[in-house]
Parts: sequence; structure tokens; C-alpha cells
Amino acid sequence: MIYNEEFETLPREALEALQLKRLKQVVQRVYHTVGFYRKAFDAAGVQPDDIKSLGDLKKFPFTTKQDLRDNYPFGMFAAPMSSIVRLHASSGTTGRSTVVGYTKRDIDTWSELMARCFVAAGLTKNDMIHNAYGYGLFTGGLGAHYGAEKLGASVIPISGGNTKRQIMILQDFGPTAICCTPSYALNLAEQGKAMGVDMKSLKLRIGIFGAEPWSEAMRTEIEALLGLKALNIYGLSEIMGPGVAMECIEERHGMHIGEDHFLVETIDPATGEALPPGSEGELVFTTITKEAFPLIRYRTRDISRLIPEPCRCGRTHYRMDRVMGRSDDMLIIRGVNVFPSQIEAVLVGVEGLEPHYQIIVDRIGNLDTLEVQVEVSEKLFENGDEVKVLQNKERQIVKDIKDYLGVSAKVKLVEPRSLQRSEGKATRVQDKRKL
Ligand code: DLL
Repeated sequence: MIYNEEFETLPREALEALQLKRLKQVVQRVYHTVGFYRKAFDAAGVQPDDIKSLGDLKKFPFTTKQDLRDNYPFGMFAAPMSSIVRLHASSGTTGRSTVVGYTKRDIDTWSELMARCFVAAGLTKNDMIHNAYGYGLFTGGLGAHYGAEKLGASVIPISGGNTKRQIMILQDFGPTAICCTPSYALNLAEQGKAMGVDMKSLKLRIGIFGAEPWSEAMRTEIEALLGLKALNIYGLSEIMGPGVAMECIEERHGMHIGEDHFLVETIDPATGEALPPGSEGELVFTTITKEAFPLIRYRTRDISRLIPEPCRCGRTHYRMDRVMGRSDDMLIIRGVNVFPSQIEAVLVGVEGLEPHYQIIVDRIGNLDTLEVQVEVSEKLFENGDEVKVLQNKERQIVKDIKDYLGVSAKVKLVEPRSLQRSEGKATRVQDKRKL
């Protein structure tokens, strides 16, 4: 089944004609409504009229996360606040997160795109969807919720956490589909088992998992533990939220990108040079229908690959492969985005530490762990009891990281000069998670 047969199966030529028409409109709009774009286009010597073909987009400058930060909170909005009906923000930071806005029409588009995803996953209005993506500023919960309602399915807005209760509801309500992060799916399986629940005998038949990287091995494991078919969904707040791309149940290989709403390019993350479809590189998205928060050539930092080959499900939109990693160093710890630089900022603010640290990320059981090793300065012990001083310091750093970044970390203070020094670029992060 295809939710919007007309648009999802448009022949390539017609799709590209539609994309071009929409691209011209959005480029005009941002130039005339967003100061940032006017300046950026002028500086690059390009004008909206320069878009004569889709290929001309390459002449336009990229937009980066830093640009969004610089224009925090609403500087990139292309519509007045009076027409904005929803705000979301990227997770993880209590400082300058990325704020995104939606007009009523943007919400309608998003809901339709999410409804398309559910149908691609084989769901209908007869399904009951247990939506365990977090509701709130994170786009996962409400994004999936509106899509499920648009489809006409019955949605359980359970949100994240309170795992025991989730398991009771899974047993009692008997939902047929579940939406959550893949790591939370594993967590649910584990807790269910501990509660003596046979998770495979639940009615769940489809899982729609995303918002963090995961692997085929994890897919196999989740399917075995929960007795369902697991599908991958991709999205990011800046571009819309969940539903930018979704696997189809027929192939379950690569996620179809909503190409009537987004243009996608692959670039070499080091040089910014465009790569031909099919090569591995950083994905760059341009939104061509969004009203409140259009983005031109947004660098996602997500490394993947486009799959231009036709899919047997009948959809003509290109697919993207699993996200293999990120070109920057952003870590996603239990779903929270953490930049090493933010940890550094915390450490630098604590007295008695040296600026030499290591971040070790691992996955123990199904939970991400974050350990920060940092060198203490010799001065720290000037005023007595070494053990006590160290313990207090560790506690303080744990608290600061929790307060500032919203993640729990283990902190280990190590001797001066005990961490490896770099000879070029420092490698601060060891990610031992085997995904
Ligand atoms: O995670 C939106 C979302 C919600 C997607 C629910 C899917 C399901 P952000 O919090 O802005 O938005 O984080 C976006 O998460 O740039 C990727 O690095 C990562 N990501 C999202 N989906 C996947 C996926 C939501 N399927 C960032 N595989 C993105 C790997 C993913 N990484």
C-alpha cells in the first residue's frame, strides 16, 4: 500500500519538474524574508533567479548548525510568529539548542509524510500504535503522533520512560505497532523479560525505530526479542523531525526520502564537493515546501549513501542507506545529543583540573554509558585529604555534566600526565559501542 500514490510514485521527470518549481519558490522566499539568506546569497554572488535547473542549487552556499545557533532562537524563521503554530527544539543542550517552527501547513505536510511512513511500514487505520518517542520539545513524539492520527490509526501517546507501565500497556491494550528508539526497544525487551512477560506473545507486529544509529545486527536482535518486523525511520528536527525518510516493508533496505518535499545531495564532508548519487558522503538537505523554517543546503553531518535504483515497492523516491556515522563528533548518548566540546566546556569551568581529558562511550547491556576521564592538577591536593578531595570533585563534575548536558556520566579523575597526548589533532572520544 502507498499512502499518496500520486506523489510517491511520480516518474522521475515529473518529480524533478515539481522539485524545480518548488525550489525556485523557496529560494525566492528565503531571500526576501530571512536576513541570513540574503546576506549569504549576496556574499556568494548568487541570486534567486540563478536557479534555472536543479543543478544550479550547487552554486548556493551551505547552511550549517552553527548558522542556526548564530540566529538563535527565531532568526531563521521565514514566517511571522503569528502564523507559527508549533515550536520544537533539538535535544541535549540547555544552552543554544536549535529551535524550529512550523506553520499550520507545515504541520499538515509533516503529518502526511509521517502517515506515508506508517503505510510504508505496512500499517493501516486498523492498527494501534504504541508511541514511545518522547513527547515535548523533541520532534519524535508529536511527529509520530500526528502522522498516526492522520492515518486514522489508534495512537497510545505513552512517550518515553516508565518502562514497567509501558509493558503493562503493551500487554493490556495489545498495540500492533511500536515507535521508539532501537535502544529503548531493547530496554523494553529486557525489562519485560525481568517481569516474566513473554514479549514475543504480545500483539506487536511492526516496530518503527530511529532517532539514533543502529545496525542490521541490532535489527535481528530486536526482531527476535519482540517478535516483530523492525523498520528504520530517519529524520532530524532542522529538516522536519521524524519522517524525512522511511524504509518500506517490501524491501527493508534503504529509506525512501520524501523527495517531493526535500532535495537531497551527497557531499564530501571535507571539501564540500558534490558526489554522484550512490557514493558515501554527508547528506545535505534542502526543504522545498516548508513555510516557517525552510533550509537551503543544510549540512546534516550524517554520513550515508543514496540508493537511486528503483525499488520494487513502486515508490520512485530515492532511498538513503543507514546512517553510518557523523562527520562531526556529535555523540548521541541514550538519545541525547552531546558534543565533546560541551563536556570540555564543563571541565574547563571546574577548578583543579587540567585540560586533558578523554570521553569513553560504551554500551553495557542496552544502555549507553559515558565516562569522562580527566587529569587533575597537582595543586588540587594542596589543602589536605586526597581521597576526599577527589571524591568531592568527581561528584561536582558529575552534577555539572548532568545539569548542563542532561546526561549522566561516570567521572574518573586520573593522575597528571597520565592520558595520551596527541601529536596532531586530539582524539578525545573513544566510542566503543559496537553497533
Ligand atoms: O531524532 C528525529 C527523529 C525522531 C527521527 C524519531 C526518527 C525517529 P534530532 O533529535 O534532531 O531528530 O536528531 C537528528 O539523529 O541527524 C541523525 O544523526 C540521528 N538519526 C535520526 N534518525 C536516525 C536513524 C530526530 N534512523 C539526528 N539512523 C540525525 C541513524 C538517526 N541516525
